[in-house]
Amino acid sequence: MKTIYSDRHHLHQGQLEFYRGELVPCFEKPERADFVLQAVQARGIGPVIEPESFSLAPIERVHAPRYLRFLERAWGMWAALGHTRDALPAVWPIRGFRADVEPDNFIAQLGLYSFDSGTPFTAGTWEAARTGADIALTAQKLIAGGERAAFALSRPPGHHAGPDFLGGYCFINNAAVAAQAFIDGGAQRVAILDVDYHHGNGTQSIFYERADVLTQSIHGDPKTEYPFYLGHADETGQGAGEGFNANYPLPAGSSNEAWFAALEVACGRIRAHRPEALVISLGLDTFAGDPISRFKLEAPEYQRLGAQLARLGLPTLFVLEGGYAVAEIGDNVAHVLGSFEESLAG
Ligand code: 6XA
Ligand code: ZN
Repeated sequence: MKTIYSDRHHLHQGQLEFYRGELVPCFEKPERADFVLQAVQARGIGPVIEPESFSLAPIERVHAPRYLRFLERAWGMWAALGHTRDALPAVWPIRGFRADVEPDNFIAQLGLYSFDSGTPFTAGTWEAARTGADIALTAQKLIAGGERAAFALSRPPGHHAGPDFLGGYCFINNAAVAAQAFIDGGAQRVAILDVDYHHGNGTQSIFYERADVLTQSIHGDPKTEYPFYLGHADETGQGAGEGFNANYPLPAGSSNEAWFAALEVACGRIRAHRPEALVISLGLDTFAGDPISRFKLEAPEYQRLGAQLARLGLPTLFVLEGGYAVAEIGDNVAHVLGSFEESLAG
């Protein structure tokens, strides 16, 4: 399969984030994608190509225009105030406050469009995130054109970004943009499966009232794991979308057997949905050595995951999400994609 990649992800390089109440160096760093690129090339997964450029229109299909306009202008506003270091949100309109009126104050605007203080906004964030969406859209176009699979190798990640909010290191929801592009290209049904350690709250929110895009997420139980306030098993969709969202929260420290049991159920639901394309939010923070997560997957499990996804027999778009064991993230991606490809060939 082709990997779509641009070195413009280096433009997004946060310095510090709040992590569980403490200011620490960012976990989500450029080296992550560099290691993944190296591993994909070393493993011979397939050609690496540059993304095409798309307009904002396909991104506006899943994100509010006023939110995108804010992201586009944010660094300019912050810099005009004399700042040179990253902006971190510090105040939020929670229950009872008004979110319909956009304040003039920059930090108030940033808080309006975010849900945590762990997601620094930097000078190059917009351009990097925008390129990430181009990468996802290029992968989608390849698959719509008949390719069996493609890998969107982008950062920052996307699955926490909702219709009009950023958070969890995410700004534009690349998986959602790609899924929507399949629909807009004529697909009746699409499935998204999120295998990142963290619940894909943004993806869930974007499609929560829709029956055409099945969203599923296997993740650490939000009672103890980020993003804490969403991702429970009783969130099954709403209105027309009732029955088209499924969450598989597992306690931190869960066994690999428990994880694969959830995957089996999720795969059954994908088959039942009969999608024309599958989007995988591929987070590698399920790895036993991940510094901020507590599942136990390792090389054999990533190979098993790749093989199991191949058996679904669907056009499949992989998009990179989390994973912070930087030295191992490349090999872990290569295990999934390599075994996916071998299973197709076998
Ligand atoms: C708290 C941890 C954010 C986790 C981001 C992630 N700032 N999401 O990996 O998938
Ligand atoms: Zn994650």
